[in-house]
Amino acid sequence: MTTPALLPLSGRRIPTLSPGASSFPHHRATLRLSEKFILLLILSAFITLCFGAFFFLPDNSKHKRFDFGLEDVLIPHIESEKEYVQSYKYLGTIIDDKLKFEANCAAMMKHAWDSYRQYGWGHNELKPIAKKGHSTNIFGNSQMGATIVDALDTLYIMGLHDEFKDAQEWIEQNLDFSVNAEVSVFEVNIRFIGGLLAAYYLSGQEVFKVKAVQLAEKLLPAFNTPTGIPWAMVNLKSGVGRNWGWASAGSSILAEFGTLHMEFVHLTYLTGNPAYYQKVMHIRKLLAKMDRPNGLYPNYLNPRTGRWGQHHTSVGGLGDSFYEYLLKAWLMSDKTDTEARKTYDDAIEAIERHLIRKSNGGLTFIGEWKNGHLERKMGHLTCFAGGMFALGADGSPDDKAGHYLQLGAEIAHTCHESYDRTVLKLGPEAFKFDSGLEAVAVRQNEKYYILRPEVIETYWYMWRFTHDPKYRQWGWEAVQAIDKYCRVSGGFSGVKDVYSSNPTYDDVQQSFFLAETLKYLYLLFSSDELLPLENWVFNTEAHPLPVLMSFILHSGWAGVWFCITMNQHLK
Ligand code: DMJ
Repeated sequence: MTTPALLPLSGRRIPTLSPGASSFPHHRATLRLSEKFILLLILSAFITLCFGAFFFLPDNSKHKRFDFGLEDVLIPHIESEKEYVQSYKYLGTIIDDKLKFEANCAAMMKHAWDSYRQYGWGHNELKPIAKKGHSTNIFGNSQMGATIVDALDTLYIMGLHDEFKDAQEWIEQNLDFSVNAEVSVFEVNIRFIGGLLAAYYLSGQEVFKVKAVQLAEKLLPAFNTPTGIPWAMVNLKSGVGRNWGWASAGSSILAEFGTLHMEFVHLTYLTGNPAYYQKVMHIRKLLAKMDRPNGLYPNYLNPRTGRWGQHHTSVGGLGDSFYEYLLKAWLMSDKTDTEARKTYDDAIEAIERHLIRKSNGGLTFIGEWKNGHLERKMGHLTCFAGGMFALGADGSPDDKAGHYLQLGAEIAHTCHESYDRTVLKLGPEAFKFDSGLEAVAVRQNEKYYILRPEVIETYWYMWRFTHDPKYRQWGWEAVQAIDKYCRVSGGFSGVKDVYSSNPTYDDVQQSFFLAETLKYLYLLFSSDELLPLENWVFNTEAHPLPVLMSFILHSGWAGVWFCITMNQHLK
């Protein structure tokens, strides 16, 4: 098998910095004073660079990803035998079964993928009961193969080579963004741009980068608003943008315009075009200037007036990944973007003060803040925050690392309870902590499970930071429940009521099931060496992107050129 270069430099716009023949005519044996000066300048720049690299380059052993090829990524790296024995003994299984867990997740992925391949190929998603293609309004009326793009890196990581090649071929031949479709800027960014960039970084295949950049160009008109806060939706053909009618009088949504940073910074890095970086930094600057009621960020912001909409704050839907991307901007910059870290710390401090409570039964939950009132309800989406707190523990102010790791563990526990208190052992969409109720859904329309990843995401982060075997146990419970209740002959389907022993299906196989849920499960049972968190930061759709500052340093002139470009355009 060939080992693809992870980061081929061909195609990058790297300026030619070495003097060419024309600068040094052959008919003269000696150099002019000015030429000597230029030569000296280049030489001293080179020495400075080498000197800087010597001191600032991180420990090479941490950056295995730049050396490993396909095979290294794909062979499951087993942790120390002792740890392995411990965590799997906890599951009550024998050591001979040690590849069973990874294999099980990969087999689920294969069933999901094969079903989509057979019945929904090229459509955005799959209806596994009706056995046909499916789409929702976030993709407009397009047929852009969302599942193919979202699943790329999971296929790659799990070693499903043929499927990956098949997906790449479809993308090369069919993925076209010149379509008259009004799509969600946020969803297209996290699923398509994030998915394509991760596939590019993992496989080194240029096509993924090219497509990501083509798509990003199509999203840029969404930023043409009086404030620069992008519209929620944009027509890929006409470039006309607008907002959802239901969003606080035509507001833009915090979790949408606040979840572009990671992908856009990578786009600037890869293309040298500062526009992407400028767009997201403009959003950050604008938010920094605004007053925040009780230190909290409301979910809605009007892109015409620059004023907040309703004073609702959430760590679940409408708010969630805004906070996640502040932390990840810092991590992705190799912890140099301290402005992002400070903004994250301040936001979390206010959230802890106003939104996080303990129930009578001792369960820590994160409620929703609505005009000064705390609604004691937590969404499945909010459960990702356990992982976020754990990920942000290291580097937290006042040496509160232990506190945040503990908070992450408490949220993981609460979310596990929300699964455990159901008949199907799958979590409801939202659950209450009110009138004697603890971690259970009350309203019929909150009892569904649509193959969401957030709880498993938190188990995985908690496992990585603590190696407490209970997280693998909980993950294994989820694997079994999904396989038992959501698996159908045509793929995997969401269920409408997790409290019913005879649930009906919603007949949708969400693309994030392949991008996130199955990936996090697989990683939960793999070694920490597979996509180490010091080197990779996962976007909100679980697409891994490399840490950038160390990455820049490893990229020689491309990195230097990036820094120069940044400085010229941003300072
Ligand atoms: C995913 O598309 C992303 O995780 C997003 O941030 C919100 N949640 C869905 C899956 O539940």
